[in-house]
Amino acid sequence: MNKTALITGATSGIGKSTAYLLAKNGYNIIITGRRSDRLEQIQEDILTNFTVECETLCFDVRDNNQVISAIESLTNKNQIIHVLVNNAGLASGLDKLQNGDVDDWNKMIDTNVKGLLYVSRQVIPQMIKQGFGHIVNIGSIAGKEVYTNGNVYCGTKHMVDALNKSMRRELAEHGIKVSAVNPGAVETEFSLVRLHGDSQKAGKVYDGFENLVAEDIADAVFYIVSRPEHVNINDMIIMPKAQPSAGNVIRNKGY
Ligand code: NDP
Ligand code: 8X3
Repeated sequence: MNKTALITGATSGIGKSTAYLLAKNGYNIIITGRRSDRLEQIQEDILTNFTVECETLCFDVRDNNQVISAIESLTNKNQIIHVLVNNAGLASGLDKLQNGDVDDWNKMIDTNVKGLLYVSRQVIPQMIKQGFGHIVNIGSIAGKEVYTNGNVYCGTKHMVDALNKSMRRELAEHGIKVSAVNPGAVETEFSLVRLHGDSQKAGKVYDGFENLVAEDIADAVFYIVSRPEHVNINDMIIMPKAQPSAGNVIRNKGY
């Protein structure tokens, strides 16, 4: 029987690549996000290219009622979730705290922290009932260190780091594994979203060095979920060679 993976934020970037890689490796996939057109297109592509099932759930992780209905639609069908990838997230704005936009802060806190909590709150009881499951939280180097102008985004990812550790402690006795992947700079739609759609500025973020790509992180997620059952990878930090620490990129060296 194929295992099933639910990936939040699979319409783009890391979530999308993870969906494709897990499908390629025989997982049935449940992809989520707010952009239904993208979900449908990815679903069609996965169903065409891989012999797995692929379901879509279109919802906003910030809205707990939407999260409850979406996950209930699965439990009502006795859908078992083997793997939950808590990936949906974003940065919004890149300002010093004193210049910060409160709407940006709320967006990040509501998505990266509350959204992850809402989805986990609905999926975990089902995993406990099953007696197995694996949660992979996508954190960030911004959850391990901080950088100038990262303030609230870094705060939300530090919270993801804390939740990752809490979940692991609380869920081990139920046979559930909990892991995190914490990437440095990955070129996705992340910077476009952070810089409010300014594609010129967003492109410059990745100038002069070889950034990570979404496939690098998907590869790590697959590595984590494909270990033998008795092995858990607690935590991974993955950086570009040219980014030795958060907010510190070495440019124009040819790597
Ligand atoms: P993208 O912007 O490419 O993808 C973000 C995904 O999250 C999209 O599928 C988006 O779907 C989804 N999403 C955002 N907000 C919501 C919401 N309110 N409800 C549901 N889904 C939502 O960025 P990445 O792939 O780079 O980001 C994925 C994760 O990786 C994030 O948690 C990010 O913080 C983390 N990360 C990224 C790094 C990077 O450098 N790129 C580095 C470290 C961590 P839709 O818009 O359709 O809802
Ligand atoms: C994003 C990582 O280094 O681009 O989570 O800020 S970084």
